[in-house]
Amino acid sequence: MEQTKTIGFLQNRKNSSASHEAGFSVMAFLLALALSTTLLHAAGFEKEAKTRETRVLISSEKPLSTGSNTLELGIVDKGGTLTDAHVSVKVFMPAMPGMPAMESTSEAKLLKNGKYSVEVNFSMSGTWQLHIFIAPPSKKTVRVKTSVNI
Ligand SMILES: [Cu+2]
Repeated sequence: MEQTKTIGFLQNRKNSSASHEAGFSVMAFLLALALSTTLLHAAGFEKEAKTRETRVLISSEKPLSTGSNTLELGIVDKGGTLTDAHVSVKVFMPAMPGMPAMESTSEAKLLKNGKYSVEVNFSMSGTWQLHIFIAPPSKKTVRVKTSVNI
């Protein structure tokens, strides 16, 4: 009986050291992943916004900050990557105590890589709502909504 207990104890030790090693390699894996992600796209900001049929990958080289920001938009719908749409972005913040509502709309332009570029202005820190209006030729305009914290 006493011996069984001892063996049980040893087995427990073995198990716990095995899981410790597993924990280690998970850490190493996550570190490698973080590193390769940084090297591959060094984006300062990335967020995906979508409706049922349209997906927009929003990114920025620099982290978003108050003032003017350049966003890149990659837009995909059922038909694939959209490169012939009229795209505009409205950023707004509802009125807050002692502060009026803020809103501005910017037109996006198509880049050579098939993404769209748009300059938006966040005039203060806080949560900003983004409405991305996507109007493909002779199709209904789609609105994709998201928000960012500045
Ligand atoms: Cu405000």
